Amino acid sequence: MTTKEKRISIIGVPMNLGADRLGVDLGPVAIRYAGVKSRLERIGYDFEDRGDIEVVRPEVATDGHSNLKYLDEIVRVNTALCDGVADIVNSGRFPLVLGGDHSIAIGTIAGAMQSKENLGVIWFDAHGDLNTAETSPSGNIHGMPLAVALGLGHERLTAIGGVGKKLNPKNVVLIGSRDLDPGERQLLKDLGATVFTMHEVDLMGMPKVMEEAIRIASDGADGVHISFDMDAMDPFFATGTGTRVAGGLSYRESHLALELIAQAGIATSAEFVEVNPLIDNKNETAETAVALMDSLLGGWLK
Ligand code: HAR
Ligand code: MN
Ligand code: MN
Ligand code: MN
Repeated sequence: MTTKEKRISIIGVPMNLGADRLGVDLGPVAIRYAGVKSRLERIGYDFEDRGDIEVVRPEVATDGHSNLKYLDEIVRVNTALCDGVADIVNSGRFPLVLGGDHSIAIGTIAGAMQSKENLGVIWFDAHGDLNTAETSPSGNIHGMPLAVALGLGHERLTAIGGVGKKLNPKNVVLIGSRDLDPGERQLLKDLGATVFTMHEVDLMGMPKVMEEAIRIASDGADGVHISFDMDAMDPFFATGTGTRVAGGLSYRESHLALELIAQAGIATSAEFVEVNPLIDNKNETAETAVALMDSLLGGWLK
């Protein structure tokens, strides 16, 4: 099931424990309010909303692990999300996950991998999300999901979806990076994953970046997951996100990237994360996320 076939299911994950910040838990409701259902129906999708995964509030969640804040609850939610995503794929539908902080990529990718031999990933983000408890400057698990998907990090996180179900770094591509921690830079070198930082986006232009990204992510893969952190965009275009970094993707660069993925027909699952309506301007960032979903799902292809 790729975006060329038109049946889609959304699942919301009102998670903020990975960011240790209120407001990003309201991302799924903000995206629904921004009209995801009508937008995707308008471009011809058979749309199903599977509701939200329940997440315990931080005020009552347990948090007993040094430099892995809220580990217990994040493991529980991502295990449920993994099952939810795998179930959507098994029913022949395209899973679209609404965040929530980026720690939910642990469950989304684990779920998407259940039916794949070799899943590629294109990761749009200002950050690397490649920390482990040992390298994280914050202890926030939303800075760790790509490492976990590659099999690195706390064993309770890497066990989600099965220890053998891990990404091959040769099919992992990061785009928009501009705030990488020292441990993340080292890891990227050691792993050999492909990174198009903002420097490469500026130099090469988005068409060339995407030509290479699509080739690398899908080479020998039987599916490609698209993980879009709204902070990949320049804060001018995405105000409502918790860890803004200047100098990001423009509105048109972001759309073009997703349009080229749609044209290539490679995407088999997707998530849009880190929408925080509490620090936004009239829900504009959720509206932008919905417009980006339309591009990824081929609304412009006629
Ligand atoms: N790299 C920093 C950390 O690990 C910041 C992570 C920031 N947050 C995100 N992830 N939104 O993409 O804490
Ligand atoms: Mn515990
Ligand atoms: Mn992220
Ligand atoms: Mn980020």
